[in-house]
Amino acid sequence: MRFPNRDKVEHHVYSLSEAKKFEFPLYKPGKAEEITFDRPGVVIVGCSIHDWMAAYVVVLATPWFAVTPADGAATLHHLPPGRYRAEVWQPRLAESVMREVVVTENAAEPFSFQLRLRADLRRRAPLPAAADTTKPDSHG
Ligand SMILES: [Cu+2]
Repeated sequence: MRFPNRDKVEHHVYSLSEAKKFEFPLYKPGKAEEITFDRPGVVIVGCSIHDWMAAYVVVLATPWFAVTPADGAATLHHLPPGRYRAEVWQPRLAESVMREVVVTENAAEPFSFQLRLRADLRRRAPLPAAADTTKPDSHG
């Protein structure tokens, strides 16, 4: 995975996660380091300069996965018939959520998960400087 810094400021990108520990100290704009994630697991990526910044890399040992859009629905196509374990991951998931799914020659029965999420306690990014709204030309 490539980590291009397209910002105008430095970041100090790191992960202390069991699946991959790494650090890009004082990561300058225009830099683009690469990392190979070679162990399954969730890698939480943070920035020690901007502590509200977080990203999650979910490394899977399967080609069968989907990232859900806003409506939360996902479809996996071309799954060979068989028994599978479907599992959901979400950063605020309160407990592990999985179920067995049987795929026949034709399809699998649609199903849904009910997720119980923990409260979102992340710090928010500071609001943009209020000074910009006081400039005379900012209204037009
Ligand atoms: Cu940062």
